Amino acid sequence: MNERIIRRAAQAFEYNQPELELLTSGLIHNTYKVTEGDKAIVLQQINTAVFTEPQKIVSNYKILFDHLNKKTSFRIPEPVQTTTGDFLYTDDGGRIWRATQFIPNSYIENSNMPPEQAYKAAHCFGAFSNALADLDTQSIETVIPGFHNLIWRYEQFENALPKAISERLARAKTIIEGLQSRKWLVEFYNALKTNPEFRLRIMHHDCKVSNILFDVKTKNPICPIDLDTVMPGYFFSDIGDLVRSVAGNVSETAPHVDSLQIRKPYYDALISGYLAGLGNSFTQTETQFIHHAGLLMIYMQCLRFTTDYLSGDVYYKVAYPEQNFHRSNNQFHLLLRLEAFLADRISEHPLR
Ligand code: GN1
Ligand code: MG
Repeated sequence: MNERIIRRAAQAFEYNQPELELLTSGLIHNTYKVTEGDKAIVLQQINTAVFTEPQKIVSNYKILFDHLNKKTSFRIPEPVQTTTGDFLYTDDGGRIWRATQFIPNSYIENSNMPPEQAYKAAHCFGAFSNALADLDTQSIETVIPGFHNLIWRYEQFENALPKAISERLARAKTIIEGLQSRKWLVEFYNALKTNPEFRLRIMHHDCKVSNILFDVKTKNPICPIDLDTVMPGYFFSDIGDLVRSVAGNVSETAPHVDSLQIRKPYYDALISGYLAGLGNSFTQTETQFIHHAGLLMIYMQCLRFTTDYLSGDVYYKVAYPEQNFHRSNNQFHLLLRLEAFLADRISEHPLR
């Protein structure tokens, strides 16, 4: 993006002569670190094709910020106001921006961290779910309707097939058939939605390990970040995304998957860390089905990447033409490996 546009947005948050740094890890927003003297913020241009009601992002954030600061040891980054006292800034081109304080001496782990760090990350997200267990699900607005609704994600995938770019349809054939033959996961989701043992809860909905800030000195988590998708959902979303982003030995961005495998010490650390962080907040049934979480989330992510590939890359940012195919293929192989890894733990279950 044009630097002048970013500088104008920074100015709206009272950073007049800042240094700018592009932060590249997210697939949705444009994110910058903005520094001036000894103060810094994270400035984001909100992707309004994905978040069509940005006002909901900032009003939810305020509720979460107040709730977490009052009741827990989490110190999530404080939202920053514009010079006119708003939490959103709209520029001349209609782009919408918001900012939060940059937390100093923090860093982000990658999937090559040791298993002890995976345990801490999962514990942090578990404690986050626990901290939100007493927040009324009605108090947080649904920012993206149907976000982790697997029935809807499957429908989007099916609807993309007849309209797909034909070379892409051919290239993704194995993946498409693999997704179709695993429709039991959609049925599992459908069944859990109507079973009172699975509660509607406020979940983070983007628990990639890169969405936790760690402390440079102690190597302990400071807080989860990227709270835009915190909204009502079900038990599988957060631990499922952790499994998705940590249990494999290569990251979701890796185009080559021949050596992909599930790392047992990491998988076990994630499950035990998450359950420890949760305390008693899951029902017995939710805990019993914990190993389904990774399968559901990887399957859903594979549906989403495949749908976007077939539709011509309309949702996820791509750096090169076949990137969504590589993402989809990566998730598909991760799913195959996790199925094999879990074969003896999930072969029989009443919801299937
Ligand atoms: C997107 O926030 P970001 O860009 O890291 C996506 C998630 C996906 C993820 C895959 C709003 O996350 O649902 O799991 O990419 N967020 C949205 O890496 O669609
Ligand atoms: Mg996100």
